[in-house]
Amino acid sequence: MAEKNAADARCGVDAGKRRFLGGTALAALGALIGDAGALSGSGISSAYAQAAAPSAAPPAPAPVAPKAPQHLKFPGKNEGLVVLGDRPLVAETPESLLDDDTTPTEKFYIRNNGQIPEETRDPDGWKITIDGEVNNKLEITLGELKSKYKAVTRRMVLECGGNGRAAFSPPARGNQWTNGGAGCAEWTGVPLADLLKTAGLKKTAKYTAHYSSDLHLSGDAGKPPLSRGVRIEKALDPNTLIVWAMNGQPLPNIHGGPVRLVVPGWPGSASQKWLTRIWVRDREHDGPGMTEFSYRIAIKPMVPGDKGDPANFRILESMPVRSIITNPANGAKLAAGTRDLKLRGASWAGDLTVKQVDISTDAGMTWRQAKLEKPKNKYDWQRWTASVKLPSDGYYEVWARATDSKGAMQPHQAASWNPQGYGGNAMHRIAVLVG
Ligand SMILES: Nc1nc2c(c(=O)[nH]1)N[C@H]1C(S)=C(S)[C@@H](COP(=O)(O)O)O[C@H]1N2
Ligand SMILES: [Mo]
Repeated sequence: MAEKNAADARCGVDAGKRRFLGGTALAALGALIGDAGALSGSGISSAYAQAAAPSAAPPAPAPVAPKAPQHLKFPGKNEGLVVLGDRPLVAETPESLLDDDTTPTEKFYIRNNGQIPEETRDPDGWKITIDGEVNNKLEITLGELKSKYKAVTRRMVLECGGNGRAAFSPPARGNQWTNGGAGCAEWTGVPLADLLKTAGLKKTAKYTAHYSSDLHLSGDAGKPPLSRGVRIEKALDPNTLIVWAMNGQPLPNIHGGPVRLVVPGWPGSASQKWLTRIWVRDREHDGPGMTEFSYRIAIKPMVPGDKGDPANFRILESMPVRSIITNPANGAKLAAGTRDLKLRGASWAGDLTVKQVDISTDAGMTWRQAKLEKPKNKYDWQRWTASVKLPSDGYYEVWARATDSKGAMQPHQAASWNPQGYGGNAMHRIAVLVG
């Protein structure tokens, strides 16, 4: 027992027993006998608990009761998606639903900051304006964009800046994403650079500012729910696209159709949906989502839970390295006698690539290298497979960690705490029960 506690302390389990895997794993037994507190949304063993006690769970007392995951009901979307918020609508994809090489649109996560606009009846008539620090202000319809420019298709990861936030302790503000604020789809469109070339960038062009037609939750038309931008270098990257198709189909309204930006490798919030305007600015953009603690991380590490000083923050650009186990699912029950555990997953690393993925079934004492695929194109995720030996029947936790091309590896727990919880890339862990 003393040994166990020492291990827990090393992993910082004491700080947040209910939130952290070590705590919830042990608590799973408690959950079997009706401790609803163990069934946190990201709780690793909740699957067993729910399966084992379908009707025994007592009505937990409000307001501390953790809610059972609420599944998404939305036309064209998979009901396995988990709603993190309904106003605005935000839903994540459980890791086990990210098992396809290309994420089907029905399984792609949803993130809105404001109201979802009504679907346009005239997609090709949709207008986009490019103005500001350009020689020729450009007004172009989607129809013209499709006919005048050369389209490209690339499989690229889109990932919410807050992905992994649920692992922060103490909890950070915002949607409690586990690892499901990400997906990898085939995007078809035109490099933004080609349009910026037509418009002719002035020497003073430093930053973009993205605008769209979605309304603020308040309904105030003068108040964009979100308007972010990127350094002009990123806007000129040939992989930064204005897209109108997702997985070979017209971009669905919920994903920003008829036309959106895809700025791969950087927080998803830079990938403006329902794009109407790109204002090229001579300075860093300061729209909603650009300032104070939004999509920013601490320059000097701060004390977890502190208020934070905005002067100590910088804009989050490339997302950190991450790996997910997509099969088996957390909570899988495997046949007695299973000794070879086959695993599948995905990994990606913002602007970088992933050079290695490792798997442990003994809480990190020993690791085995996974077989890692190459990306199809830049910003594609890298699928991996692994086979690990299990010495006996019983309860196992499987950990996956990825290392990026510069040598940075995922930490055991979300590090570099910040008030809104960005950059949380703790290793993904699942529990499996053999026999
Ligand atoms: N116009 C507009 N674009 C937006 C948003 C938004 O609220 N409004 N949310 C952003 C955020 S935070 C993310 S993570 C992605 C999510 O894209 P998806 O809903 O297609 O998955 O869209 C981005 N683009
Ligand atoms: Mo996001």
